[in-house]
Amino acid sequence: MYEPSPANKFTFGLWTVGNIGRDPFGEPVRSALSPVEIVHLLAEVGAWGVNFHDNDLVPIDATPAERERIVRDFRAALDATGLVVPMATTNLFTDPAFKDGAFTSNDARVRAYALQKTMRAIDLGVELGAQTYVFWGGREGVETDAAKSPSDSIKRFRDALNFLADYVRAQGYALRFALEPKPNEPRGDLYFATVGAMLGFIETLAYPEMVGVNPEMAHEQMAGLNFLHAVAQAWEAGKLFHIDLNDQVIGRFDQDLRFGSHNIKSAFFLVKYLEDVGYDGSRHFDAHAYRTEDAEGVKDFARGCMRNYLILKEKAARFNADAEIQALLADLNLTDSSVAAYLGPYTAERAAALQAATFDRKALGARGYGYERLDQLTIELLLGVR
Ligand code: GCO
Ligand code: MN
Ligand code: MN
Repeated sequence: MYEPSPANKFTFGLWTVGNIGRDPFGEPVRSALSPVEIVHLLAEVGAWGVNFHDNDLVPIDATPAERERIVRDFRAALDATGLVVPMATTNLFTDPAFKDGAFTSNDARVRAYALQKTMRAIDLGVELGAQTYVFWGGREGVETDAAKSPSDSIKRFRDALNFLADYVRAQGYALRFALEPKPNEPRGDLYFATVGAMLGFIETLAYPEMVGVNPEMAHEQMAGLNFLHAVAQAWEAGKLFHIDLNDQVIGRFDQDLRFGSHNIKSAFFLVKYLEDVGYDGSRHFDAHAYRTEDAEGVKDFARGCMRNYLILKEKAARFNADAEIQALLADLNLTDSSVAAYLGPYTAERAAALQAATFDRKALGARGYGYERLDQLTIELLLGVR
């Protein structure tokens, strides 16, 4: 019943199930899997697609001949398993060259190198079928604002995205950009900290229609924000090009927990929203297994992400079919014939009618909304007693 199928569009990055468990305090605990091995692992657990940073697939110092061999082997694994590559991205954060950022580095040579690296990574992604290109500004930020003006950084980031959008157009690629915000980590503060900040920025670009967002659950939660509200704003603006699903305890380090493992209620309302509005893009799990896990534990992690999504999807269908819940919802939107004269687009008549109206403010304030009951029914549904 909770078995993943290609129609669910579940994807993982090479870097997620390939995570070797290194952290700032400890060495790797799992041996590295090759990209081909990861493709087979993902096929075994039932994923639909695999995404990658350029250097997850092709090492940063690979020769052109090595690149060709790696791409050939990877493509053969995709063909053998039926997995697709919906999204690709650039690693602009691991190499020491990027320690002061990539597109926003104070060193113009680094900014130029970052553009070159991204053009090559775009070529690689498109070659393997990617239609969405993610920009996560891993090191686009500062530890100290003495270093640079934030508005200069915004301009530099804009210049880079405009250059790369023109590159994509010049190549005739059918590729859309998805910008992924994060408030901090690995830098002390990252620019464009939230989905809302990215949505505002996109409208200042040369080709805003080519650019949307890739909201990540953990990133908004790190900032203490409501992820569903961020996703809804992106969706409503036609900008939900991709989504990174995982979990996170507010106020902690960047945990990248298995989807649905911590904030179950938030995950439920998110899944319900994506399913209700008919989001049809990838459900990408940007998370990794606990550092305690071995190779089997990594599969448990990956299966758990997908299974939790499908369980919550089924709970959402129950919520929508629950007569008592639906009756409560139907009662919520109170109206009466008198307000029809007041609500609607502005007209001089409406404004005049509203100015003249009398409202029973005390009666309005005395109403109970029944949200305790509604929320309790939701919780009982999630806890499996309903
Ligand atoms: C993080 C980010 C990354 C990006 C990835 C693709 O917090 O490390 O979420 O995992 O999603 O680099 O852009
Ligand atoms: Mn993240
Ligand atoms: Mn992410």
